[in-house]
Amino acid sequence: EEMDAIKNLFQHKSDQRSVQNESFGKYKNSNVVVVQVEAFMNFMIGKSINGEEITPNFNKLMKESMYFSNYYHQTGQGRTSDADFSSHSSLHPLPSGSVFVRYPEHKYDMLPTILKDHGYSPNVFHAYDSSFWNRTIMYNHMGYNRFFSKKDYTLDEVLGWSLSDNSFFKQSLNEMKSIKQPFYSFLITLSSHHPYTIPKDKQELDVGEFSDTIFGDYLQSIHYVDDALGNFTEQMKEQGLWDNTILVVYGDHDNSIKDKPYYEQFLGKKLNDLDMEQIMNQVPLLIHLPDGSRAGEYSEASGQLDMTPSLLHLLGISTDSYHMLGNNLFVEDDRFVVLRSGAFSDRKVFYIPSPNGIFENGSCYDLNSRVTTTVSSCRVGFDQAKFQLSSSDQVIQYDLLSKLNEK
Ligand code: GP9
Repeated sequence: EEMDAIKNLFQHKSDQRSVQNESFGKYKNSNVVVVQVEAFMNFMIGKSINGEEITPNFNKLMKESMYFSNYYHQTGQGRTSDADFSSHSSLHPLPSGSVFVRYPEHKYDMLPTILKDHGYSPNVFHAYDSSFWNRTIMYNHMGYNRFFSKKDYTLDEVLGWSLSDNSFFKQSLNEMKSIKQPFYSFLITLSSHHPYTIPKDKQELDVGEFSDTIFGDYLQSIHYVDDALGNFTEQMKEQGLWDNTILVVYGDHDNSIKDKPYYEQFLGKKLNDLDMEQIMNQVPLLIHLPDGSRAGEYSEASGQLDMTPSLLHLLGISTDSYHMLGNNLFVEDDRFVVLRSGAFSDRKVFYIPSPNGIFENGSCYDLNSRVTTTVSSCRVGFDQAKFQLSSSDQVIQYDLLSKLNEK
């Protein structure tokens, strides 16, 4: 019975996604480059400090891209590895630990494997120790042809934990020259990792009142990554990749800086619990299509589980036979986005769970008025979110996808 209920959930999600509209297959056989940016949050996108934009290159790119302004990271304790897992499998990460470490060899329907089955060359690039987050084993299982890790890069400019993002992007693109097209390239940046201290000569932003604070250092490091991103897109153009590649850029998770006064000072307004919850859980998602079409802001709720089904839609690969819980961002629908904490959002409400998990002790916010409404307005969503999370957990823990396939 439990297996049937889980099967029905996957079927329901698949039915919701499978509208074959004019964008289905529109970019068939395009290269796909996905950049997962370390601690890249949404609250500072488009914002300036002392008259200077924090992310000028991202802002410029936004003008010719689809920008999802209510995109949630859905990570748990597995942080960067969870963002990677959810974005590629369209399943939730676990309530404790990292799937990469705990269950790397179980069966999942993963984007790199699916694309490989459709003639793509999938490769992953991250200039850090290959064993971190158990990546060597997990990436092998995800179907990548090769994992370019720290040992494959020349450490010509070290910044923070490892190679600078500028050099990382440059060397990764050089490697891509010899990869057979169409390719899927997944790049994970690192320079904006906690505690966000970058060398004085790389600090180009005047963070004013935030000088000598971790929040100021964070803005500074994001400004640096943005510069690297700008150089990366220029190099993509020089290498002739711009017009035949879908470029996706998203943030992996929050910056672990939870002190509300920083955000109130930066944004110049008082923030309530809903504001803070959204600030800490939203990361930007940008999709640049090869012809630059569909540019604009998309404010419907969405999240990391939605990336794989949406990319497959653009490439004309149906998700009907895959087990995925995410939405299709290219289908108009009332999207339901569940966070690992049990928080969820749709078009109308945002539910913040209480630490004891009791439904009535949580807060249900009306997204129009942005104040709490009667908690019963969130009852249906709460039950759905709980079932979705526990189904995903069971699939991962008991390797249910191999069993569902056998059946
Ligand atoms: C290191 C990088 C950091 O390889 O992925 O991961 P995080 O500490 O942010 O989870």
